Amino acid sequence: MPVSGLPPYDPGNVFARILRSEIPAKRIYEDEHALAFHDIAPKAPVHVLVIPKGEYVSVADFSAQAGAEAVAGFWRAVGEVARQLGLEGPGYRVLTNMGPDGGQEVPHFHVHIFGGRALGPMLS
Ligand code: IU
Repeated sequence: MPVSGLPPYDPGNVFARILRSEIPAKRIYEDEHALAFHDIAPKAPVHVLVIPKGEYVSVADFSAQAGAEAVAGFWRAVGEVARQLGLEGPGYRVLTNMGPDGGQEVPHFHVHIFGGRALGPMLS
């Protein structure tokens, strides 16, 4: 059960289906811990999503319930994806939405990587 108070993990959510290759995605990176693919509706010149392979509803659940190896592996993947996209020099933004007030739409923990232009203030 999620520690976050969100509904239980739904194995039919769209990112679970992408992980199982039931629906397509523009995949750019995969390892034992994580999968990265281009967001279907990009909000920056570079807009990529990174998801863990484990079943976690939100960042709260991932942080509380994933093992140390899975947490480290996931965040290493985030850094590696940004590096491979050429974002390390100019910089980029990593963001996760959690729950209704956070605007989370897909109930499988994911982080957004935004880049490719100067992004300006955080909540503009
Ligand atoms: P959020 O953090 O849960 O609000 O973000 C979900 C993102 O998933 C959002 O940016 C969508 O454009 C994106 N997305 C996607 O890439 N592919 C899909 O099939 C669906 C949503 I549904």
